Amino acid sequence: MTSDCLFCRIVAGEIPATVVHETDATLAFRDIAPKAPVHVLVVPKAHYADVAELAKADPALAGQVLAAGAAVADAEGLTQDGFRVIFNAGEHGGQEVFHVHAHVLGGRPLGPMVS
Ligand code: D5M
Repeated sequence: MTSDCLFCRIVAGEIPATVVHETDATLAFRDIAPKAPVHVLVVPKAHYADVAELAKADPALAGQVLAAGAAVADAEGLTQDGFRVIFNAGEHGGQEVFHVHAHVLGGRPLGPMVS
């Protein structure tokens, strides 16, 4: 828990979020500014700044984040038509919150990857 981290505070229950999926190690909640009909963020409960740091420190936990994302996609009815999972990392990746999170997006055609 990092007290000045927004997503650590959501994990701790200090800031409200619409939680859609939870495991011992992960939490999934709806993005506050959705870019698609379904836009859910999946975080590890433990604090890692970005996907590179997570994958290096705890690859098994990185896999659990991906598995949770797939479970969310299934629960949200996205698996038949398809969906997208994105990790933004660092300044050029457009990352704004430095607690690693997977974006699970779907519910409409998403088109080619954005630039
Ligand atoms: O994405 C950070 C994402 O976090 C962005 O899509 C908005 C979302 N966000 C910011 N604050 C909240 C709260 N309080 N609840 C839910 N979602 C939130 P990034 O990949 O870092 O650019």
